[in-house]
Amino acid sequence: MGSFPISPLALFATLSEVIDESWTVLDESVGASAWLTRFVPRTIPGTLFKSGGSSLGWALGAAVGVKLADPARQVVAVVGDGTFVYGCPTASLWAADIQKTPFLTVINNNRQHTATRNALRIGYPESYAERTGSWPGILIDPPPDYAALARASRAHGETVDRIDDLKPALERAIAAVRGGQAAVVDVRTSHVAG
Ligand SMILES: Cc1ncc(C[n+]2csc(CCOP(=O)(O)OP(=O)(O)O)c2C)c(N)n1
Repeated sequence: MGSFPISPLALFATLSEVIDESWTVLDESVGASAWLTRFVPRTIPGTLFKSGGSSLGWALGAAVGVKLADPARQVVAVVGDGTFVYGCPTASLWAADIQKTPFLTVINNNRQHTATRNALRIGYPESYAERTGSWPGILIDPPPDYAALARASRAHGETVDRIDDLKPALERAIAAVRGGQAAVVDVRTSHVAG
């Protein structure tokens, strides 16, 4: 459990320890969604939302919207690394700052677009990418520094790559959110087989 990379199951189990049932979860975690539902169960109606459409990039803007509609709620957007980028984080985090709608973002950063990789593998099992192990635009490794991007947008930002560091980082991020600042915790997790 102490080693890199963190499993997404451990990520979600730890997240469930630091948020209570009153938190609203916005799930855009794509391939990890089933685990999120299992390990971060919601018991109160209206505290779990997913996008009804297939177009990625919903969660960060939706988090601003939930906070505008109900400022008393605590909101966490759980996203993949691809989803985070599709969510226009500079715009969303800037809006959170300007509109005073702080929310927590947790990135399940498996450093790849797993869904796209799986689709390519199924459709083209003998593809050049499969044969050579070169997955341009699909493997995002090493990734950009998303925590630095968050800080550039006046949000709290942290990168976590060891499970022992995860809970304290989430607690610091939640403290930032409670203090009025959006927060992003970029958690480096394992690739999921596919
Ligand atoms: C706007 C938009 N562009 C592209 C896609 C196609 N697409 C579906 S899943 C996905 C990758 C998501 O990657 P990530 O968020 O890292 O999650 P993972 O698949 O690794 O769980 C892409 C590019 C989409 N659904 N919407």
